[in-house]
Amino acid sequence: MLRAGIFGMQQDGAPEESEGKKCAWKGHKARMQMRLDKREEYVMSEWKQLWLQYHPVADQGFGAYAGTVVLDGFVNTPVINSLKEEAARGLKGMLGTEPVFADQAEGACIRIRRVDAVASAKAEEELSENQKTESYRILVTPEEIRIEAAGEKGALYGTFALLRAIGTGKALQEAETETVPSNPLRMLNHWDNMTNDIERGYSGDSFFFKDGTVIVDERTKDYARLVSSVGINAVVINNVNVKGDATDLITDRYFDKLAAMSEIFAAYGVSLYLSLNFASPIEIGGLDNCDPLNEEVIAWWKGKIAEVFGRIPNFGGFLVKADSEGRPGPFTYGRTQADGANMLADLVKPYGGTIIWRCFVYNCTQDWRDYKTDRARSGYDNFKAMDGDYHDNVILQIKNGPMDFQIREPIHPLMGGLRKTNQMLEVQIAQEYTGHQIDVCYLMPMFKEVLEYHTYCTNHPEENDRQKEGAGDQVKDIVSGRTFGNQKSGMAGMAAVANTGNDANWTGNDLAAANLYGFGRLSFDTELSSEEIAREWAQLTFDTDKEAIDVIVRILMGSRATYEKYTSPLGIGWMVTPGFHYGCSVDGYEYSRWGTYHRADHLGIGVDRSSHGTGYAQQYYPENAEQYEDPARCPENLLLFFHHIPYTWKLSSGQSLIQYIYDSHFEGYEEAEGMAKAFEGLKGRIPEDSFENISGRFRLQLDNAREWRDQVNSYFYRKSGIPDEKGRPIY
Ligand code: GCW
Repeated sequence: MLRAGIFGMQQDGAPEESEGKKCAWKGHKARMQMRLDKREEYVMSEWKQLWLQYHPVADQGFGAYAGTVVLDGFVNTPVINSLKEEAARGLKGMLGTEPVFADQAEGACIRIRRVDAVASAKAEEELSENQKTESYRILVTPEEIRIEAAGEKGALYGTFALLRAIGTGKALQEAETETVPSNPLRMLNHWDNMTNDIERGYSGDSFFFKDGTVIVDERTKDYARLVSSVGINAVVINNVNVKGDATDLITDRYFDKLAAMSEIFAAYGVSLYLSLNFASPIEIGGLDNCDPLNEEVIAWWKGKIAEVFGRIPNFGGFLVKADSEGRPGPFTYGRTQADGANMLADLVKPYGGTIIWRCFVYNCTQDWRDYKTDRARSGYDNFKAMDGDYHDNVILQIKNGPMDFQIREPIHPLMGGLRKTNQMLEVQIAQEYTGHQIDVCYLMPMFKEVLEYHTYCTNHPEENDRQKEGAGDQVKDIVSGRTFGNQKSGMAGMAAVANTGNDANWTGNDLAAANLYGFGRLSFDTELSSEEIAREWAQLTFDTDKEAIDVIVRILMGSRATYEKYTSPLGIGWMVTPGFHYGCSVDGYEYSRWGTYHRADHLGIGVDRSSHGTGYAQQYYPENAEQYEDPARCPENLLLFFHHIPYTWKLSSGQSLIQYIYDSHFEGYEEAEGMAKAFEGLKGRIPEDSFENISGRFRLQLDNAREWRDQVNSYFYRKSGIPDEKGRPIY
């Protein structure tokens, strides 16, 4: 019996399967069964410490200071205790020293010192309270390594930063830094169900829930350590599709366990949030409606929210998926999204709570014959008009693209399109469409593209919008709250759909932990490069030589481009096995209700989203819209997202479109082979269990890449009748 979690079907479930699909599916199941067997071994063993294993390193001079840790201005709170425990663990593991904690030191020491502020007074004017107390400075003098912070979380993050510097072999002076978190909120969204499985989870079952109970154990603490070590400060533990027992998470049935979990999180600076079922008044309140403007409903929520904040310490608020993919919401009662969000926001406000409201609202019952309706338009169409109508403790959470976490999408036009509403970014490190943590796909290069994208919003001020003087127009400026002034209130940041599960290695493929590590580090410091994050992660994870680290970094850095080559082309996603989203099915979604079409015919492929087509391109500010509007100026890697292009179209490389399809799929497979071969060279240079885990997945990835190459190439050869110039095997 295969575990539902692995074959978790999207709400739509796979459409009736043809014979061909059935045999592809059977083959796939066999491969996945092998993986499941592998997993049993994993789940039985102790879980790994990942980048916190603190393996021994050559001392670059830190040892001389590590004998004594002085707490100067900090008292023994839960967070400071976590700091002390982590410092002791790290210094012992890496340098073999067992630090004494004291109020003063004779000789050299590590001094954790409370200061009034780390950032300049001017910078502090724009920072949230959180960011001020989460900032840290590290100074190195002959007498001491000084970690300075204005708050205990800054001291904790500074300690993790010092341990990272030691673990990555930095020289003493290189440990010096002054770091202010780029984002107020740095959040993980876990789509964990209380039925043990994880929606879009590829790393085992939930470690938060088991058979309808909440798990609080040693792994809860190691989870808090791991996420805190990379600066995550908020976590939603349950699936946004709130169903079954999960609706009860806001009832007395779970408060004690959630309070215990929240305290463990708080000791690492992490706030607990819950995904909320908008229909709770009906499902557990005994009311016959959940209309956000109905007095009875409001009264019920008022009482319920008082209970939740009263019973769960350090509780941050709620994440809400409403009116989306069959979930209940305000639209049911003719109300607006703002009516729903604001009702809840007003009720959590007295407790300092936040409502994070997702913009993933679209028509998921589309007629594939309809060339005008466009799923990509829906976020903007549903939320732009209400800009400024949301209360100040509501944050709209917006996916990086208008569709759904594909390997490449344009940036969501609500980013910067909203000018008077708190907004934050949602990305996915769960590899739902990017390889299920079987195929390696390091996503920080994609997230850097998203964060650095120019929206040109600052060129187009509107009536009483909240644009700050001299603000930046890039996504990183917007989601941090710097552009539209919501940074100070802390109502801004980044969230990632998590890729974890109860596998011993937490992320299915050992290499996928680079995405968990990377999201934390990048959301804390959006100026970090993908490569330095990858290298840091590899050095802390693998106790091995520099060449081996270089191989791992090269594999990670090339993996997104490789995966895109064999699963796209040029902004076309969705050619995945329906519902499951792993493995190739070029027409799987082409006649479905999900609005995810490629519109390939015998002459060309792509969706016309210009003003002559669905008009989606016009949702951007003119500087971007006019590029997307014109196939000759459209960024080529999104050409087929915005236009229906003939196979004979000449790309800037000189290749025809059809030749590019063939070349990119042959290259994609060859690059995947190259990664797997390069990795084989690491045998004996990284721990055996890790080597086995990763090379086993490379074998599956090569199967997958080969299927994609041959199915996509054969599909488009049969459609277009145009042969491959290089005469390679196409079927
Ligand atoms: O990515 C899609 C997934 C659904 C998910 C939904 C969402 C949690 O296929 O599994 O539901 O989007 O983001 O809400």
